[in-house]
Order: sequence, then structure tokens, then C-alpha cells
Amino acid sequence: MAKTRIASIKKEVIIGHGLPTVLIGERINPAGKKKMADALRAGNLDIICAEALSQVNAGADIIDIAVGTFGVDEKDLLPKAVQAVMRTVDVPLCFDSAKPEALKTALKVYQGKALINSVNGGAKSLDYVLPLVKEYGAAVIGLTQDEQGIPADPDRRVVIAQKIIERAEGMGIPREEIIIDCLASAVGADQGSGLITLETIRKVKATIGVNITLGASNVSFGMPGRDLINNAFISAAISAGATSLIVDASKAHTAILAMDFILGQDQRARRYTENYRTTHKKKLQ
Ligand code: THG
Repeated sequence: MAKTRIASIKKEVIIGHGLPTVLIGERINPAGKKKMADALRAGNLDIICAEALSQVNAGADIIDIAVGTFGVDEKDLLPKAVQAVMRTVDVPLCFDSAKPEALKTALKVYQGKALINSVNGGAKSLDYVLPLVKEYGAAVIGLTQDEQGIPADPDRRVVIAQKIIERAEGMGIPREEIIIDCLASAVGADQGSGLITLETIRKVKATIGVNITLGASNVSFGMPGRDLINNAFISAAISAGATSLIVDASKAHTAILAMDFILGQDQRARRYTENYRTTHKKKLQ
């Protein structure tokens, strides 16, 4: 099954089935965060650097960077944010924007092998984003949606995943460079959506075998006690076949370590026990 390599100058992250689940820290994103949005509009990058540091200290393997909000020119600000975060933390970065011009300006300044977030199955997205993946030798998250939106049927999501991979391979981009996002959405708004996502994960793993990701926190939108719901979903998603997750490291890290341990994806329980030891500041007997 496919393995994906993402890297900074100093660190390499390998994503793959049967390996520890890769945690992509989601907190550098102004959605729902007024202070961060105001700071970004003012060109102040201190808040996002502080968030990047705390996500890495909380266990993030990769940092997702989104700066899109009202009044921000992403093409100008995303590369500045990428440079500031590169100076602050040494983990690899993921560029989160729907604007190909912003992805390009970020790729130009990045030192390492980036993860682009994202391309989808729509003709425009494929035409604009895949050439960037090829030109910069990046990896990319492929969303299982297209111009018509997000299919409710898992089989139709798998068809979109196949289409993205075929287009990429036709351009000489190996399927290892595509991580399929099976798309988690608010279960509070649609009772069946959690199961649809989990079924899509199982089918993508069985039929295509590429890496799989999700913005897992989406499942709990509008609900009280979001962390509990998110962590339950994280366990289910990992056991279904997700190999990386876009989540808040400070909330999700231990849930991921616990599930990896249970599934035998944590050699001699090293990651689980080392995290336990450092967070509890004492030796295990
Ligand atoms: N797939 C991919 N990329 C994505 C998503 C996805 N990027 C964006 C998003 N979804 C993942 N990132 C977030 C970031 C923040 C929140 C959820 C997902 C979030 N924010 C709180 C809120 O809106 O209520 C507010 C912030 C706070 O905690 O203070 O929950 O699905 N490929």
C-alpha cells in the first residue's frame, strides 16, 4: 500500500497504512477565531506562530496553515505565514487554501516537500492544482467532491477519488503523492453522515490502497462536548483506515496514540508510553 513522504529541512514524516497515524495540526486557521482573523488582517503573524509552537508541543507531526478570511489577500499572506511558521517550528507544513495562486506563492518560499490542501474532482481544480503538485514535487490532499458538491453515496466518493488519482498518474504524479480526504461533516446536521464517511474510508482503503485523511473535527460542529465526539470519531476513523487526521493536537493526540497502540501501529508501545511519561512527568515502572 502507498506510502507518502512529507518533509521540512529538518524532519521527514512518512504516512502509510499500518504506521502511526500522522497528526496534522489544524489550529492555524482563522475560521471561528476572531482574534486570529483580526491579527491576520493586520499582517500580524505572532498569534499563528504561537499556535504552531503549541500544536507541535502537543504532538502535531505536520502543521496545516490556513489564512483565508474576509479582508485577507491569501496570495500575499500565505507565503509570509509559511515563512514565519518555518522559522518557528521544524515540522513539515501543509498549505490550506482553495486559491491555486496562494498555493503557488507558498510553494515558492517553502523549503522541503510540502503537502497541498487541496485539490478536488472538479475540472478547474484538477487543471490548476495538479500542475503545481508536479512542478514543485509536492504531495496533495484530494477531496472526494466535485462541481456537483459532496456525494452522499460512498461509492460515488470513491469514483471521485479514482478520477483524481487517474488524472494525477496521467501527468506523471505517482499515486503515493495523493492523500484522499473522505470528508467528515457535521453529524448534528445529518445523522447519516458519520457512517457515510467511515464507509468511504473502508472502500478507498480496500479498492485503491492510498493514504486517507479527514478534517475530523467537522463531525462535532454545533454539538456540546465536541472533544468527546471528536475523539470517538477519531478512533473509528483510524480503525476504518485513516492514516492521517487534521485535528487539534492539544485535544486529539492521546486519542490517536491510544488507537494506534490498540491496532498494533505503535512498536513496543513506544509512542504511547513516551507521551505518557512526559505528560505525567514521572517514570513508569
Ligand atoms: N479537510 C481538509 N482540510 C480542512 C478541513 C477538511 N481544513 C479546514 C478544516 N476542514 C479543518 N480545520 C479546522 C479548523 C478549526 C476547526 C475545525 C476544523 C474548529 N474551529 C472552531 C470552530 O469553528 O468552532 C473554533 C476555533 C477554536 O477552537 O477556538 O473547530 O475537512 N482537507
